[in-house]
Amino acid sequence: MMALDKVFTAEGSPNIALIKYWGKRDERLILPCNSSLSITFDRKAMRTVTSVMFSKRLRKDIFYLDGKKQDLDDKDIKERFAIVEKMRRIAKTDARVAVVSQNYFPTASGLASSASGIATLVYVINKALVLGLSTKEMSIIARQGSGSASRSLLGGVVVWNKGKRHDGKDSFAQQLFKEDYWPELIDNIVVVSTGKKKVPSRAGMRATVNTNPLFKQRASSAQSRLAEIKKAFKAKDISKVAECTIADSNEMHALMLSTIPSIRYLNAASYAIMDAIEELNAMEGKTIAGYTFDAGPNANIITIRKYQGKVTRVLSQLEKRGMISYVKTSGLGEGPRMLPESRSLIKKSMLGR
Ligand code: 2P0
Repeated sequence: MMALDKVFTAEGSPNIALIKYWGKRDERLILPCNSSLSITFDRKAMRTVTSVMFSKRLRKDIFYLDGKKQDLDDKDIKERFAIVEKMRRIAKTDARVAVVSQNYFPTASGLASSASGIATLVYVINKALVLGLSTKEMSIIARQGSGSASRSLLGGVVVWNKGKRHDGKDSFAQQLFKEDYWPELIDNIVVVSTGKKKVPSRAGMRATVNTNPLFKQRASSAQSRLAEIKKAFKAKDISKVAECTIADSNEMHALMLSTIPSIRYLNAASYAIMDAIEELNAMEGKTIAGYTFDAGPNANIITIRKYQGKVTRVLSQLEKRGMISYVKTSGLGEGPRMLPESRSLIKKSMLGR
């Protein structure tokens, strides 16, 4: 039985794609043109905490994000919030919900806040409404809120299979390696800007698919690179992992650049980071670190523990030049988990009663 008027709280974390998702074959169901691969961040580095309470006493749904009440009539928020309605239908309830979500990292700065937020929301609602959904089923629902959210339901190294079906039932994320698979692996989350991004990913992807003739090549290129990086992870070969990561990030940003009108998320600091990492690899005579950028100027630099000192040195030089505001490190993290009731973020004043 679902518990009304009881608060459920969970935490989850974002993921960073090393093989990127950029372009949909179905916009309504959020089905991608190619499979993607990501690593889930450690909760110590970045996390989202989300509380939900379903109640018949609420007049309407309430949503607070990072302390601010959100307008559920806003088109973008409404589109994503539709997954709540979907889960309510599965539970056969019309109880309204209060959702309070807090990101412990900068929102809308290309740091995958929607992935973490939506994955955590689906996870906590599954518990609150006692739906008993499998991770696969939750991944399919989260995908329809935000493609990259499908991957944040799992920890470690994760692959979101694009699937072939028109109904999307075979398009969900699966764990490739558990979070304890490669303890030496380190991701440096390099924040150069906390400003809001210019073009939302959704609109950017649509423009790329619709206007860019180069996009035709993307699916086959991403699929073969995915096969290559999977092998590299299996062999724990950091050079190969880093080379695939760099190549895929650059391919995606080249596609963005050549979209009409051109989409450019990288800035001077991003290019300075690319230069510095490439210089480091050249000095070492092999690839010891790889960079990747999402829909924003912030970088993720992956390496392994024995090279971390060198990466840190390079990044602190950039910090001294004012190119970087801060760096956080993360290993492979776990998927979402429940928190005790005492961790509730819902305050009486938010419920408007
Ligand atoms: C990714 N990104 O694979 C890629 C790389 C950004 C660059 O997925 O339209 O918020 O909600 O499915 O998942 C960001 O886009 O887009 C994203 P929708 P989403 O992580």
